[in-house]
Amino acid sequence: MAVQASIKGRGGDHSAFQNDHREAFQADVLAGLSGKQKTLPCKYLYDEAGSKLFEAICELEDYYLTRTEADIFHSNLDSMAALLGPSAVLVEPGAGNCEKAEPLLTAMDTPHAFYPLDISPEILLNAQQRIQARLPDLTVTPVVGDFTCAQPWGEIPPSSHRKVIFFPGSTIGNFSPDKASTLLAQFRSYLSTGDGLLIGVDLVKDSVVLERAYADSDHVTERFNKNLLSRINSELDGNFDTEAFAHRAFYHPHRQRVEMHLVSLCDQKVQVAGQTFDFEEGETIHTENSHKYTRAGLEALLRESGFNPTQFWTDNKQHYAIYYAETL
Ligand code: AVI
Repeated sequence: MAVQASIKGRGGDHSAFQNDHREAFQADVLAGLSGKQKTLPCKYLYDEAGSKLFEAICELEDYYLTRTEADIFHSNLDSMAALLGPSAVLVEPGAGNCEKAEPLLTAMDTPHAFYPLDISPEILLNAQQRIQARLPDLTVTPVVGDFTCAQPWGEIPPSSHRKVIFFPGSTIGNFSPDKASTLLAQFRSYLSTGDGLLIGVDLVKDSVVLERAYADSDHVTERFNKNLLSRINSELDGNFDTEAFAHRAFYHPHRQRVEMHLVSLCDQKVQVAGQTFDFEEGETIHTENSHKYTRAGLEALLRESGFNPTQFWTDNKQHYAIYYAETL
């Protein structure tokens, strides 16, 4: 089959998409900096520079998540593919370059179709061409859009084939438990009885290991966190002095999450999009939560969202888990 360079969703009207995106970015930043505890939504960490820094984080010795998940996939690919069954449709929200889906699709028994969902059309088109060159009989249809909204899901045509949502990378950890439940229930609503979810999740562990992963000795996570301030400077006419903020990441055992903050190193005023924000020395901007799960906690989350966890795989240190769950 010839390589098909088609794309669904918001890819066609890219400038309108970018305008909407800029307006939402400005509104979210101004609202986030106006609260008592200043916050910035973590989804804005991923502009082009931020996505490259995140790729660098994934290569770090201290950031065990990516490596551990890859090892679990590598050791169990055949049993995962067997569970997914023949002629399945794979849907990957937040697929990026689809590097995790590619070996899975290759191991699967004649997968029927693959729908990677992402906000970046360029990355999706590259991935589509690479995967279709390797698996010429598979139909790969990229869908551009934000997977937390209804729009990209509406682009996926109904199918009589079994559908499996593939959600690796512990992305679920960046949602609060309530929002994670809502998101999984939203995934459930796009599936039918007997369809499935293959999801990767970081597990609760020693706080030293967790904190090293988010405050790495190479300071890449610090650059990733501070890049958000640089992005605000360039896109929203801000004047953050990135040297006047420090990166801080710590594990909160009761909330079972690693919190990432930017700490103001002095009293200062910062302008963004014509508005002035006061910072006291030591005051923080909360930029990300990365929730960690126990097996029992994750299984409860899956059940309350309409899934029955039927299989799980982990590493020998039990640092990370991949679950397969069927729709209830
Ligand atoms: C994308 N997400 C799962 C990463 C995490 O571990 O929460 C984002 C990240 N933030 C700092 N380092 C990595």
